[in-house]
Amino acid sequence: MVKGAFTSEALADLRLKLEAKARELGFVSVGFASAQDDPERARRLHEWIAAGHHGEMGWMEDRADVRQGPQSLWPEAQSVIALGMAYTPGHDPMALETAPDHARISVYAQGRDYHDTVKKALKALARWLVEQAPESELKVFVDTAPVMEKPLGEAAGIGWQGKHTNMVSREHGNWLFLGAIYSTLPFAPDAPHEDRCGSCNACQTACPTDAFPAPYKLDARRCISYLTIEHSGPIPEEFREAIGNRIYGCDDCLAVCPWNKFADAAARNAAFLPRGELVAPRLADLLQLDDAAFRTLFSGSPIKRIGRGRFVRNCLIAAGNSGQADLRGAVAALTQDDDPVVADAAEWALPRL
Ligand code: B12
Ligand code: SF4
Ligand code: SF4
Repeated sequence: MVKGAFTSEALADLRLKLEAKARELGFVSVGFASAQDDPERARRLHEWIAAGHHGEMGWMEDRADVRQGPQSLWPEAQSVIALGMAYTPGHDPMALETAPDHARISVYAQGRDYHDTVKKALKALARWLVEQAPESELKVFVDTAPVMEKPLGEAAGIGWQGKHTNMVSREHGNWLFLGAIYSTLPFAPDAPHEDRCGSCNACQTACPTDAFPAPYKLDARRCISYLTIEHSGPIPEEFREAIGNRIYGCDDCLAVCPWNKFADAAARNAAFLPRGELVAPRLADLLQLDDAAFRTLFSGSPIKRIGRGRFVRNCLIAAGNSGQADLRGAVAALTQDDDPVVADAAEWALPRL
């Protein structure tokens, strides 16, 4: 802990200035929590992993002992600064539900890669904080580090973890990317946000693959987001029809949340404005992508992370569900693809067209 350098009044003043700076850098939500580990949060993480709900995400299991709480990762941390950046859509995320010749890309992936945008803003905020308190230390995180961003956001009062397990904010619904800064400065914590789900169950019934074994619990192995992004081999047959035309991620449980009615697309960071060609891409075009064309189309997009093979695999599942006979030629060609996962998906899709 940084002792003596700051009086409580000076820390309170710094907190206010930090909030203002974070907003200037594009964050719409800012909150503070203690960095002490919470045993209940840790217990739930280990329970989730023990149940196998993380599927193939071995990195969740490998670093669970440090993911479980801030001080398990970094014992010197005193505070967590939880931050949210809005990506609120200006259009209905479910609009392409009944357009089988088109592919649905989840809202979060239609603009620039949030890892880059949020990380850049976090680093700028971190530099500013170190200038204000040179004797303090900090670490910044977005998504990929062993940090439980949602429960920390709830502890810091920026929203609550809804029954779909995502963070919901009263002002921005569930359309927030999260980031966190761990600091050695002992900032006063905010009060945790109370759960505002009440008797609502909309996200639980909206899920096409029945991925919630219970409210607040997700079995990632059944989630279309996991199946289309994280899962590397052939997609298990039992989920292929339910995937419909979702080729990258899924928004169904998010889109139905009633708290989104307070979210305003004007709060969205400009980096997350959808790229025109990713709002309603045609399956016929996507099935033609070779490696070079894939890289060019998805430069700067989070989609580039999954590589051409997994992406075309997803498009083939959507093609098989489309009933569009004019896709037969493209699908038949892909049965000969060098990537066996692509060829397997093409073999599945072809007789359905
Ligand atoms: C692994 C991961 C996934 C996995 C697993 C998702 C999951 N729910 O865990 C998969 C690939 C499926 C996934 C999908 C998505 N993800 Co993701 N993902 C992550 C990641 C890297 C880790 C999440 C994690 O720790 N999971 C482990 C489980 C155990 O944690 P948990 O969900 O928080 O579990 C808690 C609850 O279950 C709770 N709990 C358990 N029982 C009970 C009972 C009660 C009563 C209560 C109150 C709570 C409770 O306690 C557990 C631990 O405290 C985070 C980034 C990060 N580092 O945090 C992004 C993150 C969660 N993902 C994000 C997004 C945007 C998505 C998608 C919306 C993308 C999309 N459109 O396709 C979907 C949403 C799917 C869904 N319904 O969750 C955002 C969410 C932002 C937000 N507002 O919440 C994050 C925070 C990334 C970011 N930096 O912005 N993701
Ligand atoms: S993202 Fe889609 S598949 Fe995953 S839990 Fe939500 S509704 Fe179900
Ligand atoms: S849809 Fe309803 S139950 Fe699900 S997170 Fe939103 S308010 Fe909670």
